[in-house]
Amino acid sequence: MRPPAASATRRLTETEKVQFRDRGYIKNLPAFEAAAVAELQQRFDDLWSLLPEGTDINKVNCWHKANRWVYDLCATPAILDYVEDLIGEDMFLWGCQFFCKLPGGVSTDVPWHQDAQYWPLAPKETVTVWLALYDTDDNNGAMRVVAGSHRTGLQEHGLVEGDKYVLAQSIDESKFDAADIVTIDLQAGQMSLHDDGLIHGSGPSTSGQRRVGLTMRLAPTRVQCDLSEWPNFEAYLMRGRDAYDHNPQGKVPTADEVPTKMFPLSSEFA
Ligand SMILES: O=C(O)CCC(=O)C(=O)O
Repeated sequence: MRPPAASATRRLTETEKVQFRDRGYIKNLPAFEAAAVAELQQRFDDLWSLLPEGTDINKVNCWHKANRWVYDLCATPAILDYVEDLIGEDMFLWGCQFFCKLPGGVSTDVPWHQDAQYWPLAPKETVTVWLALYDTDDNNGAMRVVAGSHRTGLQEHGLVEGDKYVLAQSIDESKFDAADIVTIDLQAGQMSLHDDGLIHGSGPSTSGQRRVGLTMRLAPTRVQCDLSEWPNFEAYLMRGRDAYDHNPQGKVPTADEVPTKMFPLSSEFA
């Protein structure tokens, strides 16, 4: 089975590119229309049901290594067009994870953090796609970002403990101005893009409405991973060419399996 085709064929406007450079994010980019969204939602339910009993879907990643349908979704040309407009065509995919607020789910809160602070990647140029499978706003724990915070350098992160947190690290709110917080409200089928230095996080869904986003991490081929920190890191060239060849290449999945832990290797799957 192939993922649905995207509806959008447009590229980023100059205003959007400037906004990404200055504020570190772009939201409300069209990607999939209603019929396609229904298919994405159905497929999400199917994938979720394949996880072993008791697995928190927020705490497994690299779906693109395990599941051909997810891999193909990440390769959607309309999504890659937007990313190419920011980082150029020589790009690879290295991460893919659902961030969900589900009734009865365990982890709900994503503490304020900067991705680049704990990703052993250099240079720090990964762009994250956050594709909304359901409408998201303040009532169901939409992602929130601190606009412009990617330009203020990496902040000190403290450790947080508890099952309700998706991540174990957090930036104290005193480190930024609350007036700069922007909610990444999205309609199902829309996506946002954010810089890996941007402070972001999210709270629980207070309405009980499902919130599901699929993130895709894409980086220019010059980005290299420190394998002593992330030995299972693998790159999947999505466009252009890789003149650097300094990261291990992942194997494209041939079946529809599911990851059951963080950072599996592609060789663990068919
Ligand atoms: O979905 C969320 O609330 C947070 C997502 C996130 O932390 C990320 O994309 O890096």
